[in-house]
Amino acid sequence: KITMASGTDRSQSTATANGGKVLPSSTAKVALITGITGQDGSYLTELLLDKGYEVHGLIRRSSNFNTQRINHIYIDPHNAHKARMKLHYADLTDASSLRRWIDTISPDEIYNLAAQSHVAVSFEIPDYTADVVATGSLRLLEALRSHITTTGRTHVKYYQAGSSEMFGSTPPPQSENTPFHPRSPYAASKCAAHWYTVNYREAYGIFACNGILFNHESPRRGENFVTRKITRAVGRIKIGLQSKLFLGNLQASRDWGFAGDYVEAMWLMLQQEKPDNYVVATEESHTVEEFLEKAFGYVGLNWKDHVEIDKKYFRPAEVDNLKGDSSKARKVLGWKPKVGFEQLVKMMVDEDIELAKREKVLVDAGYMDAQQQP
Ligand code: NDP
Ligand code: GDR
Repeated sequence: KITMASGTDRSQSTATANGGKVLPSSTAKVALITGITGQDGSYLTELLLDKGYEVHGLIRRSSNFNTQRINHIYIDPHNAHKARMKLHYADLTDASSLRRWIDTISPDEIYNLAAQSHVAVSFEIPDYTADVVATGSLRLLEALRSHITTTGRTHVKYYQAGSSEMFGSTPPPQSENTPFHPRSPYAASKCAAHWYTVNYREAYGIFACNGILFNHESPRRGENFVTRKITRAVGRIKIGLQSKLFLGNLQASRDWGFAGDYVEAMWLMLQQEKPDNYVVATEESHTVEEFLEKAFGYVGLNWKDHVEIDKKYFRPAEVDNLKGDSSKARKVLGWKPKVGFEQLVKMMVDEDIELAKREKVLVDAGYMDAQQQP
């Protein structure tokens, strides 16, 4: 039983409200999202709510609230009975919680977005990364298989958040037919999750799709991924809160798209007649240095005046060059990206300038240290 500590607790005690069942409010489709508090989880939730879904998200316990990215769509169930987004405590390392919530919620679609998703950090905590990313996906698939066996709900669909990191050192362009050569514990774990998903599709006939998504960014991107680290610094440097930015390898090339576009591809995969694997990419690649040039240049700054290289940001093994071939997704799903590289950089810088302005107010009023990044 999940108990509600206060009105600000984002989990819901819906499991207890109906004799252990969460009853869908209507005939709306029901989606279950792991990783709902992450960048993609927040955009996917908005997309599904717009389409009339009831959305259930699994959140993990944290000593600080971790729901900042979805607070704007959260409705406190004490005040509104019509809340269509519901949050529940679970963890990909806890098989029983996954099985219980699938049985309780009876979702039509499951999106597995949860992960320790930082490549560099996966070298520091490889065991945990594998537990969440690889075995966590297996736990979720097994919970689903078990749910289908006992309930006969064979129509439930599953999405696995695969990554271009799985291609690793295999040269571009990378498509669904390109061999994987992972270069980090994170990437190797994503390869395992990819093959678990294929296996559950082939062995048990589960409608399970692998999205192989290339890098996608947004103003909601975690602050220690390189794009957001750069745009946060641009905002703070422009407003006078910071002067230096420390980075690692500037020559790596990435195929960067907008997260809002990419969650649409996830949904489209689950609306097809047959489950399959799809590469999702812009088909354009840029180096970190090009991103720096665009982002600093946009606000009239020269990145060379501010960037310093710090060896600690180099990885034990690097992925040099990613550029996707997403022709299958474009043809079969009718998907294509709406936001291009330049527009993405500007969107992120614009938002981070506004954020830095708000920080400046707090600094000037003495509520925050200029060096302190919240
Ligand atoms: P984020 O890092 O922003 O979000 C990850 C989510 O997973 C968060 O909600 C996090 O919770 C949750 N999570 C982490 N560990 C656990 C756990 N043990 N149990 C339950 N939940 C957990 O990632 P993105 O939104 O950027 O990416 C979504 C998915 O897509 C990830 O699987 C990522 O690996 C994959 N991917 C991402 C790409 C990208 O460019 N963004 C490209 C290709 C694949 P909390 O908020 O509490 O930390
Ligand atoms: P990536 O994203 O590893 O591609 O994984 P990240 O933004 O972390 O790195 C991209 C490239 O930039 C280089 N780099 C730095 N990276 C970080 N984080 N910090 C730095 O200071 C820095 N300096 C240079 C990196 O070496 C790398 O080459 C992301 C994640 O979202 C994964 O979960 C996802 O699967 C892949 O994208 C596709």
